[in-house]
Amino acid sequence: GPYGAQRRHASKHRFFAVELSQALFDFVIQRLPTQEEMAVKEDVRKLLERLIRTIEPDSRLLSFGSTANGFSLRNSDMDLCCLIDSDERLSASDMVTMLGDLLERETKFNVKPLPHARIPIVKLSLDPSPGLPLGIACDIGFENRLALENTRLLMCYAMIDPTRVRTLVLFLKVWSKRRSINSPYQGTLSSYGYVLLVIYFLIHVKNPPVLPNLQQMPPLRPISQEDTHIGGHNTWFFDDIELLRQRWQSSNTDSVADLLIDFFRYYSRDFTYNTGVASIRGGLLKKESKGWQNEASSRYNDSRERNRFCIEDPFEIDFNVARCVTKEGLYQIRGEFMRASRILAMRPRAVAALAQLCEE
Ligand code: 3AT
Ligand code: MG
Repeated sequence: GPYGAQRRHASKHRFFAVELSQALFDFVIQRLPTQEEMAVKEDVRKLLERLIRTIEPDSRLLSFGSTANGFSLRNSDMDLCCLIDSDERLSASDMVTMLGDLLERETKFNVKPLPHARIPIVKLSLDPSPGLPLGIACDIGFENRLALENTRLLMCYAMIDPTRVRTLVLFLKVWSKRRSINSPYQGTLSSYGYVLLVIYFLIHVKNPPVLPNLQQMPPLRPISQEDTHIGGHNTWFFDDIELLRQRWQSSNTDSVADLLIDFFRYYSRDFTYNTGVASIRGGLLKKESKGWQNEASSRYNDSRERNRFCIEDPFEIDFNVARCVTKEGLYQIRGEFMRASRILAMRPRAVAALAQLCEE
C-alpha cells in the first residue's frame, strides 16, 4: 500500500545517505596532508622566522588559514603572518620589500614581494623536488591580527563537531577547486568564502542547528572593550570549546551526506542571492541594510560589480568576503550548486557520485 511505498522510499534514502557519508569520509581522508608534509611546513616556518628575526628581533611568525584551522588538504598553500612586538616598527610595505631582498639573497625560494597590494605580502614558492614532490607555496603578511582571529574562530567551529564540519568543508574545497570555482582572481570565491558558507548554513539554515553561534553566546565573565576589539572590530567569540561541549549538544542528527545534499539544495534554490547577505554572526541580512546593493559603480563595468554575492566577514563586518565574485562567476557557482544537487538527487552509487561531482 501507500505506506509501504513511503517506507521503501525512506529506507532507500537512508541506505544512500549511509553509503554516501562513508564515501565522503574516505574521500576526504585520502586527501589530508601527511605527517611528513606538516613537518616540512613547520620546518619552513621556523627557518623563515629565524631569517625575519635578523631584521626584526622581536618578531614572531605565525601560521593562519588552512594550515592552522583544521581545514587543510594535501599540498595546500601556507599562510604566515609576522607579528612584531616592538613599538617602533617598519610599515608592512617596507617590511615586505626588506624581507623580499633578504629571502632572495639567503634562500632557494622563488620570491615575489608585493609591497603595494591591499594587504602587502611576500609570495614564496619552492619548485617540486624529489623530497617535496609538489613544492611549496607560501604567503607572508604582516600584523594581520584579524586573519589570525578568524582562523581561530573557524578552528573552534571545526572542533565543536569535527567529523561533520571538517568532512563537509574539506569535500567542498576539493569540489570547488576541481570545478574551477575557487579562484577570486577569476571572479569566483575563495576557500575562506566557502568555509563561511558552510558555517552559515550549519548555524542559521539547519533546524535544529548543527553549530551554535559562538559570536552571540554570553561571555562567562565581564570583558573589557580593549580585550575584545582589534582595530575597531569586535573580535570576541566564545572560545572555551571544552566547556561548550559540556553545556551544548546539537540535537541535529543528520548525517554528513544529508547535510551535503541540503547544502547544495539550499545554495542552488533557496538562498536569496539578489537581496541577501550570509552572515555567520547575524544570520541572513539584507544587502540594503548594509548599503551593499549591487549598483554598478563608476570604476567597474557591469560584469565587475562588487556585491553580486554577499558574505559578511565575521569580524570586519563592512567587508564583503565575496566582493571579487563577478556576474559570470556567480552564474558559474550557482550552476555548479545546481549540477551537484541534480547528481545527488539521482542517488547513484556513492563512490561514482563523488567522482562525478568532482569531475574536472
Ligand atoms: P586553502 O587551503 O589555501 O585553499 P584557506 O583555508 O587557507 O584555503 P584562503 O587561502 O582562502 O583559505 O585564506 C587564508 C586565510 O586568509 C583565511 C582568512 O584568515 C584570510 N582571508 C582570506 N580571504 C579573506 C578575505 N576575503 N577576508 C578576510 N580574510 C581573508
Ligand atoms: Mg590558504
